[in-house]
Amino acid sequence: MQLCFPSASLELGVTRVMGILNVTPDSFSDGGLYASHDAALRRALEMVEEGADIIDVGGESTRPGATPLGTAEEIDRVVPVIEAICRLTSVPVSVDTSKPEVMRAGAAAGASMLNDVRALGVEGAVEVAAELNLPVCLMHMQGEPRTMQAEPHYADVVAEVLNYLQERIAVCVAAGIKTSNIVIDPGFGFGKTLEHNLALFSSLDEFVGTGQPLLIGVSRKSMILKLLNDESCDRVIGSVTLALAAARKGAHIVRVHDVRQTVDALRIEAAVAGF
Ligand code: 8Y4
Repeated sequence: MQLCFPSASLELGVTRVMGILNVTPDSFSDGGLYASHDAALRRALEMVEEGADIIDVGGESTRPGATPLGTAEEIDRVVPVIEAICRLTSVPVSVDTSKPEVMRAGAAAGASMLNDVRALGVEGAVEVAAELNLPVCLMHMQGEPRTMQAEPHYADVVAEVLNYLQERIAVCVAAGIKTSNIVIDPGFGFGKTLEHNLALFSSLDEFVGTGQPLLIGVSRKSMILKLLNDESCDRVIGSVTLALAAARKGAHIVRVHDVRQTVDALRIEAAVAGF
């Protein structure tokens, strides 16, 4: 199994690391957008040194309770950073967005992949993704970021998330997106309680069974605090442990903040796997 980017392909026989790059203006300093771009580029280059296989660049916060961002603002945040990363490295960049205009602008700036927490559900997104002909990650979310953690409800979370992703795959394929370009993601923490997240985690084999590459994002999420019953715990150990557990269950890509630690853990795991 592999992902074909416009200028390279990524073998998914070992678990790959997608490094998270948030481009959100720092509310504590007033350095403006340039300072945010500069800090983001430096972190991107650091993640490349640390062994990231993909850099995921996002401008819209999708944390629980976050409010939406305008299209022009989102483009102003992510495009200069994508351009700079692509000018300075050959690592594939994904653009974390739900807006078709941002997908187009990101691809024009050099992005090789789309990462959409709304699974191309925004009007026009499926058509733009088909036209761009890039790998795309379809993620499941119940509700919208502002309210999704209010009272998530499922009769059967695993079946419902799998069905949703299968339906989105069908819509994408009908619009001309190649099956080989579709990555799926159950969307940990997106309209899910701890129990929902645990049920999904223990059923990752069913997602692997779809035959599509599986991306997992659990890095620093509240699931870790809840499992440790400690609001002030160091989230890195929990994040690396979950990334490793996901890899053992067959995840192809893990989306993480702590690239160096995750890459180290996965390398050690790969060296002893099968012994
Ligand atoms: C601390 C820091 C606590 C960050 C929570 C968070 C996913 C994703 C996000 C994911 C895919 C996040 C954009 C949420 N999560 N994309 N995006 N999968 N494909 N929260 O799980 O990192 S943002």
